[in-house]
Amino acid sequence: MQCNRRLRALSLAAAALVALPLVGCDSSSGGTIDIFQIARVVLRGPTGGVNSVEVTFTGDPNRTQAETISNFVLRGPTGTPIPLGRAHLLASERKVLLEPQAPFAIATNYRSIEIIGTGADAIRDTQGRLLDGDGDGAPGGNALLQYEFLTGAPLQFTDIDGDQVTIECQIAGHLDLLRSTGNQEHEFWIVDGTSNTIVTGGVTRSALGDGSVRISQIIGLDASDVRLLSNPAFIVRGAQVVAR
Ligand SMILES: [Ca+2]
Ligand SMILES: [Ca+2]
Repeated sequence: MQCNRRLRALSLAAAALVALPLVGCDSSSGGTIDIFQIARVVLRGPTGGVNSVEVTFTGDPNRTQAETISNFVLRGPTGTPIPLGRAHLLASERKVLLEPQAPFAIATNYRSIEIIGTGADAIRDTQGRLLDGDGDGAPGGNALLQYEFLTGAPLQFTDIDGDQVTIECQIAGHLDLLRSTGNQEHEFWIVDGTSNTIVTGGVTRSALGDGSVRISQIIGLDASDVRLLSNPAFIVRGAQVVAR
């Protein structure tokens, strides 16, 4: 019963789609400077049929450019673009919802998203500042986010700072993972899980690693028991699941 309560807590966290800290200010110069950047990108739908991509910004995007489809370029493993049907700004959430012309499979169709911050028609905020897509602290520059797709039972990988991670579904199902090659973000999907599925795993800290892996979302938790919380290698911090 205790485990069920833990599961419920984590499911609620996942349902809230795990708000990650935004990275929209730079205090390196001593003061706080607002910078208009990408906060996060997450996919919606099953790994075999993603039906939308959510791009969240650290500021308020101007609608005209934010709803210009050509400002968002999604590509597959060989560089083939994914045709988009619509870009819709949810202004109150600082989020653009990208809808492909047809649902796509991550494994075969998605490895990167480029968000345009260069040129007269590029993404701007409502103050007219260009997107700082390249993250150098100055307005302007495209953002290029690249990913690896992994699947397996168990799923084993080395994160960006060298920590060794093992995570798996026991009893039923397996995990798919979309992993950013540029940061610690990881999106997991439980595939073919049942109510008996148990998700468990661990992290071995490397010499230069921080011993943790940030999970930005796990899709499919509602049908699964999650022993991540009973494993001392994993803790829940706010709405995130963090493995230590
Ligand atoms: Ca820049
Ligand atoms: Ca790490």
